[in-house]
Amino acid sequence: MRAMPVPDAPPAIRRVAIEGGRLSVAWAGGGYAEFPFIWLRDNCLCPACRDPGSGQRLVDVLDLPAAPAALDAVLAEDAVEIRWAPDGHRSRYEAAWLAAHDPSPAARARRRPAPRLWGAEIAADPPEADWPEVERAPAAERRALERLFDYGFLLLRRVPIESGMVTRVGDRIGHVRVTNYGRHFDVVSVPDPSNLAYSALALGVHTDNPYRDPTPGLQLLHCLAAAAPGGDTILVDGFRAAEDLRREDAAAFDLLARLPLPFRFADRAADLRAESPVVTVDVEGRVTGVHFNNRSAAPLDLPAARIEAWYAAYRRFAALLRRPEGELRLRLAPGDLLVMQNQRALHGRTAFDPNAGRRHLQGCYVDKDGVESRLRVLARAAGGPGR
Ligand code: NM2
Ligand code: OGA
Ligand code: ZN
Ligand code: ZN
Repeated sequence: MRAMPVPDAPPAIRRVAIEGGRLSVAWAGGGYAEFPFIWLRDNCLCPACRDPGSGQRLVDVLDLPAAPAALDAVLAEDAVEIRWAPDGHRSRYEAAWLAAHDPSPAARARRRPAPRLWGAEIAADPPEADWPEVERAPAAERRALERLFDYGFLLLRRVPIESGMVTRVGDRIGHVRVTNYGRHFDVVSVPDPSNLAYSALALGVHTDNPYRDPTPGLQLLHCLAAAAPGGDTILVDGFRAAEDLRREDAAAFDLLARLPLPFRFADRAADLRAESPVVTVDVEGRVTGVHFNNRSAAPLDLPAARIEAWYAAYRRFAALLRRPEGELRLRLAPGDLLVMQNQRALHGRTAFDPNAGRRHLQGCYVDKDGVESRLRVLARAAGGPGR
């Protein structure tokens, strides 16, 4: 997700104390943090505990004292120095590092990425970037990737209208994932298609490949031709729809978040199956993703007693995804390349007439972790937070 917000001045420490097996820190700017000893000892950054070159941990958790105790903790400039019992080991923790890992609820809440939820109202100002500039200037690339993770999609303009550019872009911002559809795939209308994407039919908004595990994190679609009437793009913020569902019908949200829906894609060469809740949440209940693809939903595999309630919840969510105020409608022109966070920005298209003009998109999948990593590296190079 988005790089951590960086405070302007590194937080200073007013006072430290040892209290109840924890290091207690009073921040100069107000507020307290408590760091348990076992956590501090395990995260000692000294060259005996961490390989100075790689920064990787050298010490096994079982070789630490089960209940380390601090002999003393002193404030030394911008750092806290601790001497440990029983072995006399010494650790030093920078104030900025402690602040970046402050386990208090308020600090943890500040570190959470806050996605910018959107709907039709962003039509006049969607997140976009100029590809030649992104390619040339790291600051422009960083801004573009930040917007991608804030909104869950990004419209790249002026990408050369050439076959294979979609994977060039994919490999530039991350790593292209090869699938049964190839390194890239051509979205064109063909007779007797193996996937309705390769027809001229309208496609309701969906996330791609929920029948694959892991589901691709990002999808890229590059427009090479858009001469056919129709074929307009529809984008919907799945995170916003999920939050709307939680607010409007918490029980329905809960069913979709807890019960798995099987998905399947089969053609002559493949039989892919995976299951996932329609809405995935993390341990704190925050929405982490949406898996929604009507074409590829397989028969729900639940006890009969749960099926009706699940369908009621599913229909409720499907209706939220169709609300006009949630739909961003746009028309891709040749040279436009849409990057989507696949488990967040649902996409669809209107039907088109392949006999009245050519329509050709080229697509590929990219793992999300590599792009997030690239964004952090760009932020680090620009003086942002490191490891
Ligand atoms: N294509 C375009 O996930 C899906 O089945 C959507 C994917 C065939 C790679 C279409
Ligand atoms: C797809 C898809 C959208 C389009 O290929 O997965 O959703 O505009 N295509 O053709
Ligand atoms: Zn150490
Ligand atoms: Zn799709």
